[in-house]
Amino acid sequence: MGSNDFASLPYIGDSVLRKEDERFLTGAGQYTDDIDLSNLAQAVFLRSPHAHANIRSIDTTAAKAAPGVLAVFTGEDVAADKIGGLPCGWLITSTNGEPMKEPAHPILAVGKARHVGDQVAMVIAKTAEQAKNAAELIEVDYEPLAAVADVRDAQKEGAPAVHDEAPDNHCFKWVIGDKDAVDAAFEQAAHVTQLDLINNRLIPNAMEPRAAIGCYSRASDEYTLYVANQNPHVERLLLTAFVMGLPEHKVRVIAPDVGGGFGSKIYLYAEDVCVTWAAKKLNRNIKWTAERTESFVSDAHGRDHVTHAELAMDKDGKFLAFRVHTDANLGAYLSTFSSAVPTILYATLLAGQYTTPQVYVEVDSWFTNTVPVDAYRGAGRPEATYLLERIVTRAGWEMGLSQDEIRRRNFITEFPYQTPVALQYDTGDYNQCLDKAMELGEVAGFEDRRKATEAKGWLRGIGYSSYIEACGLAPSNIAGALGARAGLFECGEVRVHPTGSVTVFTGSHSHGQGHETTFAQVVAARLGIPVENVDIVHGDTGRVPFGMGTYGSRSISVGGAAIMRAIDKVEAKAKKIAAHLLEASDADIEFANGEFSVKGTDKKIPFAEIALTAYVPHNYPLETLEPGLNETAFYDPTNFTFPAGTYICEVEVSPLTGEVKIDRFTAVDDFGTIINPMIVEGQVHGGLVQGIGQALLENCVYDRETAQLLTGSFMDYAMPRADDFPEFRIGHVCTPCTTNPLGTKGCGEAGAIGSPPAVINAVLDALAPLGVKDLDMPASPHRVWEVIQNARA
Ligand code: MCN
Repeated sequence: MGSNDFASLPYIGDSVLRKEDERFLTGAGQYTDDIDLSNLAQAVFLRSPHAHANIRSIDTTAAKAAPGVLAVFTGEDVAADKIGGLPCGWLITSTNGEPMKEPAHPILAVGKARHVGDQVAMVIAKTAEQAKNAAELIEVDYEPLAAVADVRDAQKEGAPAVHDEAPDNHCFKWVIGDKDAVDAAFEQAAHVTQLDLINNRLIPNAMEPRAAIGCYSRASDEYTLYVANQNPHVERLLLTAFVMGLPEHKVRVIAPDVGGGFGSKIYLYAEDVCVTWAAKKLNRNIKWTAERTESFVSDAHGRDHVTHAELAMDKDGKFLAFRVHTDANLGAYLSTFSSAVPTILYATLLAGQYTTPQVYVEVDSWFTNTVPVDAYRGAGRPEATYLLERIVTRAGWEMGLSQDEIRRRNFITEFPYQTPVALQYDTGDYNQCLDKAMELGEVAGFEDRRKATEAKGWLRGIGYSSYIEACGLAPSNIAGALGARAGLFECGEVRVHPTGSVTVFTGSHSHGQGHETTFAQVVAARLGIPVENVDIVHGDTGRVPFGMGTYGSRSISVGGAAIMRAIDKVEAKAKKIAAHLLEASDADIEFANGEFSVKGTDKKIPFAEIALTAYVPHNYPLETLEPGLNETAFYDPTNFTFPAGTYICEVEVSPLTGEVKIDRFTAVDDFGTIINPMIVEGQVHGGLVQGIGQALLENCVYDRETAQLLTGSFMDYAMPRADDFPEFRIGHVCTPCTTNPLGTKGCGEAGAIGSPPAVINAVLDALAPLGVKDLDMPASPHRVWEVIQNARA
């Protein structure tokens, strides 16, 4: 079935209400912390208050004697049991010939603490209160060391070394593009636009903090780990093969309802290993639930790039070449996927929507005494878009071209399109997205609105961002060619029950995206059965055959495609059963609207009857067909999907206080075929809020001297709230993806990717009359006021 045929099926494009919402809205959700187990003990982690310190000794005597305490463990206890460190650098290798530095990441610190929040000891007690009180009795003799937090400081001569294995703090270099060709193009340029910028570090704040419960059964010698996680099978693989040295079948990982992840829950964290290991040691179920302030110093952070870029153009503003150098802050340890973020997911996107013939990107990554940095909604692609759309906008200003004109002159218009940085875009219509965004955003009336704003003593600006992202992670062939150590397929099992209802087991994981509804729509559409007759199971290695989980807006395009492939197998077998029952040949059987019919006749049989026949084989060709109707398929995409769009933001800025108000925000996206418009709109809203949050409010700040986290709570880390936003104007363009059977492109990260440059470009546009030329995120009132004062001075 082609993607166009698929798009015309019932349920596809319908805003079916979310099946999962009744349980969420009535408090019936089962999050990890809700799991009610007997024989339960609570774990609490003692964390380093120092950014960098030798641990001379740890005295746990008083803590062990405290009321309710069952055990206190340190790094030495863990090492004595041969529990390894966390896996690092799973996804990329250096491209300069030198191996990537992969220093150990112990699950409890041994000898040294390398960031504020590094876990130093685990206390297990009957209650969390008792464990907390006991943790305060642990005496750690620290020898504080000089520390480094900023990626620019980490590379200075004589900077404190975070790891002995990387004395200059350098972890890896990654390069893509043809340097000589780029240099030659710059020689020919009529104009070069330059930009230095910082992509600010963010702290993910999922509504549900991380949590884990380790369980062990002496009867079966099996472990169960309940964990707030986005990819249980990968968690199990890393836990067993890389850390604990256990056979995989001895561990079951269950990620039940998960209250948001945004990338921060795709890794195996130290706490997950600790509670699993301790469960066997104490023969108890061991629970840990993070407190909010603890999450600030223990969940992987996002972004944190410092970049210099240059864009070469001819006299008409046509892009000739783009040259980029980025320093990426990795934090204190190499987190599992962190090496893929500033490389495969960043550098390869720097052609954007443009025909720039040559692009050359160099990325250097560095260790610092900060929380490890890894994927956070968009992961690499927001950083690429922010850079590209800031410099394209500046180029337009410098060339005297309007923001839409500089883009139109350079848009790719023919597909498929091979970029100079590895990716091949299959479909898109960038002009249509731009036109539609300008229309929806009523750009024609902007100058009138600007005058009205100026009349009240404020300034108004408009900013554009035309983003593209690579979603549907990750085709094994392409990922492998780019240096990744593993590609990322997906698995789906379609179990048709005798009554014709269906349970689907998917390796994707839903932690807010509504898969129980949209995946059910896909199955119901494809099999011609009511959506109520389809249940989706995910998040349990004991029930789902295998899975690579959810990130990189991959679920519908890769997980959904695996399910489609399993349904193809179901259909093929069902046709054989139908052919037998209808006394026709297999080739003459057609399947549509939930019925099998014989071509050119009125002989037909409904899907449910086939299902019953498969399980109650009284009239069944048992010699040629097995009973049952249950198929599994694995799907490895041949390409990424390439959602793209244009966002336009209008802001009002107070020249007196630096306050920025978003007056209107228009987002036009191309997600290919849309399964559920309501859910997609929700995804766009959520992404926009995160992206605009980065642009205006959110900022993770470390003290540059001491590497202490200065924004360690919601008192100092500003999360966006509903009243920070206007009603969003949302529009869609549809060019179906050609490399998956649904025609879908991912939508889960677009808002966070496209919005930050639109906001900052708008603020800069507003401030242009005051002579302000540059501004880093977040555009907080203080920072905007400061750039205004600097420009005036
Ligand atoms: N969808 C659709 N039509 C399309 C594309 C998607 O109807 N053309 C639907 C899908 O079926 C799914 C939802 O939209 O129900 C998102 O799909 P997709 O784009 O495939 O993204 P994933 O399901 O893989 O979700 C991951 C993505 C990422 S990477 C982050 S980060 C993120 C996000 O989704 N984290 C989220 N959205 C989130 N939403 C919530 N509530 N919580 C998070 O942690």
